[in-house]
Amino acid sequence: MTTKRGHNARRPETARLSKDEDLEKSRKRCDRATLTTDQGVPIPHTDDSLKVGARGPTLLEDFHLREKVTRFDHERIPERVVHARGSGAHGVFRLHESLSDLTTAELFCDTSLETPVFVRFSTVQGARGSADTVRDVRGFATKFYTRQGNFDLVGNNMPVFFVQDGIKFPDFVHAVKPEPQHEMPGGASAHDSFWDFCGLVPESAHMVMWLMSDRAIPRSFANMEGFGVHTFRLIDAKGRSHLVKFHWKPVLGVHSLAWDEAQKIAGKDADFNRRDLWESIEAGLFFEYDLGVQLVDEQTAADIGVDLLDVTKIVPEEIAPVRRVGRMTLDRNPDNFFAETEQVAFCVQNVVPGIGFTDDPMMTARLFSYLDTQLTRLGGPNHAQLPINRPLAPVHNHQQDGFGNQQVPVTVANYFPNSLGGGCPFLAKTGGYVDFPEVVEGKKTRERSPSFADHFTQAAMFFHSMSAPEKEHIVSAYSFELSKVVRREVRERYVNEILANVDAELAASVASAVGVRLAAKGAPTPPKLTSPALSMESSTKGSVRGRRVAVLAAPGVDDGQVDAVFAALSNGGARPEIVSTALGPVGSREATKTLFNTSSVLWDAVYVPGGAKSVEALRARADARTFIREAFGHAKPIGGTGEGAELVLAAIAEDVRPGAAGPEASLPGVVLARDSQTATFPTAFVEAVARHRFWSRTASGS
Ligand code: HDE
Repeated sequence: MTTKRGHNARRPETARLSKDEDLEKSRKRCDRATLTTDQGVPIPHTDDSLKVGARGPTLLEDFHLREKVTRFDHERIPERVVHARGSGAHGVFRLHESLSDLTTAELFCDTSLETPVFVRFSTVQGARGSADTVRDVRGFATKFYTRQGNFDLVGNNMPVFFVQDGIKFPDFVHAVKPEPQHEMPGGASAHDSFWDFCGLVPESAHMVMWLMSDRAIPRSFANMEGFGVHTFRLIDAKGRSHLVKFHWKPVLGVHSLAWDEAQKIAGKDADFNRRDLWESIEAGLFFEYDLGVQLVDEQTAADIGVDLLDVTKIVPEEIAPVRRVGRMTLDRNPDNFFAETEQVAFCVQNVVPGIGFTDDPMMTARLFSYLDTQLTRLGGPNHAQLPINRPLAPVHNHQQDGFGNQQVPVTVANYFPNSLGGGCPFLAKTGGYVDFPEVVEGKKTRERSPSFADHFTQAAMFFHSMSAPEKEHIVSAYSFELSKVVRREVRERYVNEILANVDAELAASVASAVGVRLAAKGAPTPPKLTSPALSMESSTKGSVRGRRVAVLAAPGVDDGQVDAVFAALSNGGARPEIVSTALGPVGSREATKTLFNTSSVLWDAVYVPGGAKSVEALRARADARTFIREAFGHAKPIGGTGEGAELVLAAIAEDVRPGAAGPEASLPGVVLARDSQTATFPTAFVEAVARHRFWSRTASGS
């Protein structure tokens, strides 16, 4: 519940095994506990079933065996039909700027409140065990436990969607999911049925453009924006409605992986984003996002050809600025994955007084779908009683019984109105949920509003708002994905019917990469609008917080150089670690990773310190040279001091673009200090790490 006492007061303490002290506490608690059946019967022996003699047949009478195995048989529940792969965290939302002139929702009015939240991030296409770093949309769903009940903001990391009407959602999902005949490919949209659907449904063009951009391969959940996507209403005390779009802005900025890197990570560490979330929180490097509200009005939107009920459109931030009004901090890992991250049930219908819906035809379908899916997934109508879903606001009503009911009602009156129960529960006299009394009129019809008809202007705007490297990455992504499409006509249709309507050069580049003929019709392409806020190029680049830096070193390393760089990185919240030829001591530190149990793609930057013996040992190893070279190819910051600088140059020599005057002059993000005493190196290296990537130095295709 929203509380003035602080959000940690909200949940009973449970055992968590991730930290040593918790492990200790949990062990102490266990010391006093006896193993029992589900009925509480003490069990003295659980290693052998009850048999006739030591080698005899097992007896059906063994209730402990039967209970244990039966419970095991039923441990799994159906995975989510979409967004099956997810990772969650607890946190708190603090409001900085009151919106009491716009809404009666207390969590957006009272700046002294701390509202507990639970967030689940997800991919869409893949199964529960699929890899984190696939090219896909990311879910960004937040449950706010407010004093007025739960508010679920079930958004994505992209502000638009593939289809305009919810009735198309099952078709879209069938098309993007693994193909029905062989259940392939898992976790990828690069296959015939997805591109077949998108080539035939032009309203998907804008969202597909986002999907082909680097937004679809985030470096970390901490580096993703979040969007409520739909237009919502804020309703003020006088009952007036204010149209709004919700945004989450990551405090550390929006950053992505390189595509080649993302594919390799999927093999090296399929839990890459999940692990990063878990380990960062354990290390006290909490994930933070500002909540932005973008107030929009129908006329302003109409002036730029946007219908606010159409989820394939955005209102550019340059036209309607995003006001940052509060901050969410994710600061606590779940105690138990299944009980919390898997059983959390987000429902778009969960709103609180002061927040309402619009007539968006996607929203209407979602209002039905989420509650419906939880009935099957969580075994019935009582899933709101599960600890992770239970509102912290008191719940009183006459809903009753059903599978999995946990409550023992004590009233004789389970209906309204009643006198036998003293009239309880009473209707809310003040502060109850009031629907916005929108006036609606019209004939019943199955048609699409003409105001939804322009499918290409904003797809083009997104493309033209990108920096040169971002555009290159988009061209590569379309080329990669469409090249995986077996049927030529599907590729050809997408290029000619969709891309040619967005941008002629984009269409031409992709056509030549995927071996299709560009029709000579010369489709009129939309005006070249731009919205600079869409590019990641201008995103926050001042912090190294959470960045993982591999320090390649072996015995004989120059400890002084390592100390200085560790200190500078750690001060900024980065996580340097020694990667060596073997685990064990390296100088005054310990190697926590080795060249054979980790890989360059799992790090944000590489530093090679000097020390003749150390560098000699590394130089002799192909995997050490590959480590540096791969980081260079993925546009990552690379540092080298003393002999380490020589090794860096040798490793990347073949990849330096020809024609450069001298390697160092032309290598952005490669920070070298030959003189090991150079005192300015740590600062210069930290600055490079804070920039995240140096895309300009990589050729297309990274
Ligand atoms: Fe969802 N969506 N969706 N969706 N969605 C689900 O609910 C659905 C849509 C989103 O971490 C399901 O509990 C329909 C848009 C997220 O648990 C299901 C339509 C957006 C999550 C469902 C949409 C989303 C879901 C599957 C079209 C961005 C994961 C399991 C009308 C604003 C939440 C579940 C979590 C999950 C239906 C479209 C976001 C089946 C019918 C647009 C982040 O109910």
